[in-house]
Amino acid sequence: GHRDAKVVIIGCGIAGIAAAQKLVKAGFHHVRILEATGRSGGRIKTGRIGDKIVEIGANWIHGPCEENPVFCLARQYGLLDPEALKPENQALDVRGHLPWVPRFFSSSGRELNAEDILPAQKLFLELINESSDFQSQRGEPWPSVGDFLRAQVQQHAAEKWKDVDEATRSLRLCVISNMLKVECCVNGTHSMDEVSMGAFGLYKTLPGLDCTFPGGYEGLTQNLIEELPAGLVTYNKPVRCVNWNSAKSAEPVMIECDGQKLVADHVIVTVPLGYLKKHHSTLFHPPLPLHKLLSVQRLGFGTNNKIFVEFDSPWWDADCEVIFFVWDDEDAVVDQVPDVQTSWIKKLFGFTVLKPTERHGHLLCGWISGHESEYMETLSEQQVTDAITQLIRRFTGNPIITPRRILRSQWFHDPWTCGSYSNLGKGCSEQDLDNLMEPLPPKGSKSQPLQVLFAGEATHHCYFSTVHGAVLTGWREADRLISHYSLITPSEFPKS
Ligand code: 6YU
Repeated sequence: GHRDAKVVIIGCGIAGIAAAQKLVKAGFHHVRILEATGRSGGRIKTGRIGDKIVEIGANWIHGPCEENPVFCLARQYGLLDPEALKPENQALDVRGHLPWVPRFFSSSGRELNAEDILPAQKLFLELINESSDFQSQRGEPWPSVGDFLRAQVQQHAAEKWKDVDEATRSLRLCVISNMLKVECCVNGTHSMDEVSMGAFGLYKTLPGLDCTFPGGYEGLTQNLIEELPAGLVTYNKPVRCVNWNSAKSAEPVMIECDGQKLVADHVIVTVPLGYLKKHHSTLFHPPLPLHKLLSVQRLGFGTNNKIFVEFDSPWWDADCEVIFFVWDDEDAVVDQVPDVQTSWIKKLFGFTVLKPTERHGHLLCGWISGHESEYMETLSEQQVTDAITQLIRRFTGNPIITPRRILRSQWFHDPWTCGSYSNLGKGCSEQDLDNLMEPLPPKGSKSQPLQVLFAGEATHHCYFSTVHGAVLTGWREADRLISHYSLITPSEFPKS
């Protein structure tokens, strides 16, 4: 029966682990995971700076509430702070925007007043919510979220801020440029000009105030792995080619690794969309059907990196949770720098403060997305440290601030990820997500069904780019196989 079906899962990130967990529980006996690297977790990756824990990849549980599988698993494994478990915490709905205590500094070296910033913040938040509520329609006037935001901001400034003095109006527009860069990080995109207006609203947030894992996000993947049968995961085993529709063998799929061939009845592919974009032509034989290939190309996969910066003592106030750096030459409402090599650092929107201090010390996390972030990855640690030091000294006007050390992520140059997470690029629609998750061979084909299945963050309808989205896609593809075997007659089962 289904116990004998050979299932190979490619990738030991959370989606692959979730798929394996569900299949094993349902009684599948021949499940294995092939992982390219020497570790499990993929983009869930906990690291250290000195003796402090930091997240190199996923940071928060976005929307911790009963419907969020990551929250439920983390609670079950006892991985959360008591604060995060409070019902009040789960009920708060902030639509994905965090109610943090901010500080603003300008490139002229002074701290800005919150009151001066407020109208810009309010306007931006309204417009972002409007973009999310925007229903896709034929012939929509805005090709991208960036185009929409820029046009609306400029109109608003001309009409509503016309009596405001020139310097204040200019400052507000510079603040909006800063907020655009924040939005680029959230969306994992180079520029909001690349994000589809019509599809922006497909992403759904869950209620609950985002929380972190005090002992590290990897506690989640570790706990799940420990529940799987020993030896189910094979590490350092990159898959080079998935040969599907092979009529020769009883098992229709043949998987090539370096110097090894494996056969299977079903393969669940969970490699990141970035990897798929780069390697699809060699990863699948025969190649992906055209409609699927076009969706792989159309969907966006961008870079968002973190730069952790540690200090001997804080230069920010005790209540401060996020620090924004506003460039006073950016009143053109921009989220891209004029020259990547000389001004990449302008893309860094600022820092989040790691709390509580007892746990993290004096640690900030800088955020930078896009091509500027990809360029940053190629610089030496010393070059990045120098750029960060100069930046902080300039914005605070304090010439002696010196970081103790830094640690950054380099997701674009990670050969098994090729970026950070997916977004809906210009011209994308829900159909592209459908195409991406559609199993091979496509519907209507006469060959054996469900040879190649697709899971992973980028294949979720409304929670793409998140850990809970990835979990749900792993479970979805496991369920697809489980219901397949519960529907077919015994004579159709693969023979052992
Ligand atoms: C979340 C968060 N978070 C920050 C940063 C990053 C991501 N995410 P995996 O890649 O994990 O696994 C694939 C495996 O396959 C891997 O192990 C490979 O080695 C392996 N592999 C590849 N090729 C192979 C081959 N050939 N053979 C064998 N194996 C191979 N998510 O919930 N909270 O705070 C963040 C963040 C810097 C990089 C994040 C966050 C995304 C998650 O990390 C990610 O989705 C999952 O871990 C992916 O799991 P997986 O199994 O699919 O792949 C309006 C609107 C807005 C839309 N977006 C808003 C949402 C905000 C997104 N937030 C992200 C923010 C941060 C800060």
